[in-house]
Amino acid sequence: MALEQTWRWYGPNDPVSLSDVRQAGATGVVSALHHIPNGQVWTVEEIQKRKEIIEAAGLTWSVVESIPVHEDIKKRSGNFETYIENYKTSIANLATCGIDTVCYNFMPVLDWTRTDLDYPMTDGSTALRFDIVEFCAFEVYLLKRKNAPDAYSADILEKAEQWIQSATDTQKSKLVKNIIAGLPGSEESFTIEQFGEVLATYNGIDDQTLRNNLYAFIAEIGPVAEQNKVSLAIHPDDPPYTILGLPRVVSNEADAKALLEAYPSKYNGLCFCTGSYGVRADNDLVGMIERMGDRINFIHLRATKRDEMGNFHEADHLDGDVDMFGVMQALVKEQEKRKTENREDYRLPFRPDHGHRMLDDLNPNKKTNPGYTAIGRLRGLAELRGLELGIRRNLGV
Ligand code: DNO
Repeated sequence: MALEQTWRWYGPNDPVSLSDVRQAGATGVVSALHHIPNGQVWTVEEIQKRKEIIEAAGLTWSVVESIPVHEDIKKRSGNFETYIENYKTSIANLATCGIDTVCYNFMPVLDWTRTDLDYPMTDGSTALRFDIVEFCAFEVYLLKRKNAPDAYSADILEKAEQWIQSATDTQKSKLVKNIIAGLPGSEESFTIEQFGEVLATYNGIDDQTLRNNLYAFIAEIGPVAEQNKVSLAIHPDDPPYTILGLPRVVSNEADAKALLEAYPSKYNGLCFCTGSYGVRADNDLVGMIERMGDRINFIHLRATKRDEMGNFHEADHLDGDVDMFGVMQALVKEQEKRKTENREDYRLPFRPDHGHRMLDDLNPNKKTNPGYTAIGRLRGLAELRGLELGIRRNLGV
C-alpha cells in the first residue's frame, strides 16, 4: 500500500473542482470550513455537508487543514478560554463525522509569507518566492516598523533602500498585497494600518511565552484529540525563522521535538512540511523523519531552492534543496514500520504542496490560487507518485 495521496481543496469556490482532483489521481481531500469565522465551533451539520460533497465525488475527506487557532489562544489573552473550548468541540464534532486528522499552525498574525507570487522560472512557468531584500523594504520603508532595521545586515538594508527608490507605486502596492492581503488558506487579511496595530499586540510576547502558550493549548486539546482518536498535526513556520519581530516556535527539529515531548501522545503530532523545514540548511529532513517519524500525522511535499542571502523560491517538487528521494524513502519505511506495529494510523496522508503556475494556468483570464493551481500540483503529484513506486519496487515493499 502506498502513502495516501491527497489534494488540498478550498471548498465549493475553489477553481479546481473535485472532478479535477479525481483525475489527478488523489483519493483523499484536504479541506477546511473557511466560511466559519475563526474561533467559532464547526458544527456536525456543517462538517457533514462538506463531507457529503466530497464523498459524492468519489473521494474521502482525509485531513482538515486547518482549524485556525485564534490569535487570543496564541497570546492567552481576551477570550482564549472560549476559543479553546470551541476548538475542542470542533475536534469532537469532526470525530463524530469520521474525520480523524487535523492540521493547524501556531504562527502569530500571518500564516505563510511570500513576496512574489509569479517569480519567472527559466522554463516559462512561475513560482512563489520569498525575497529578503523586498521583505526588508516592506518592513522598513512601507510598514515602517520601529525596530525593523535591527533585523537586517547593512548590505540588505542598502539593497532594500535601492529597491524602494527604484520601485514603482504599482510594484510597492503589489509587494504589500502579497505579504498582508492573505494567501490562500490564511484566515486573515489586513490593510497596512491594521497590520501595524495587530503586530503591536505581540509586544512583550517572546519565543518562550509563545512556546508556553502552545504547550498550554496542547495540554488542553490533547486529551480531547486522544479520546476522539483525532491526530493533530502542527504545521511548521513558513518561513522557518523570525520575521517582523514576531516570536516563532516551530521552525526546526528542536522545536518540533520539544512540542512532542510537551504532550507525549501520538495524537500530538507533526505536519511534516518539507518546503517549510527545508528552507533551513540546518534542518536534516531525512534524519527528522527517522527520529520523529512515529509522530508524523500529515505530510506536505515540496522543495525550495535557497541562496546564501536567505532568499528562496519554490522549485519543482523533485528539484531544489530537498532530498526528495531520501525523504520519500524514509516515509515509505515509516509506513511499513507502522504496518508491522499494527498501528491503525498507517495511511500517512501526503499532499503535493504548491506547484508552479504553468501551461493553461498562465492564462491571465483564468482564476487560480497562488501555489494551488491544478496543473502544477498535478505534475508534482505525478512525480511524487512515481518516485514512491520506484522506491517501493527497489525496497521490495
Ligand atoms: C500554505 C499552507 C499553510 C498551512 C497552514 C496550516 O500553503 O501550507 O497555509 O495550511 O499553515 O495551518
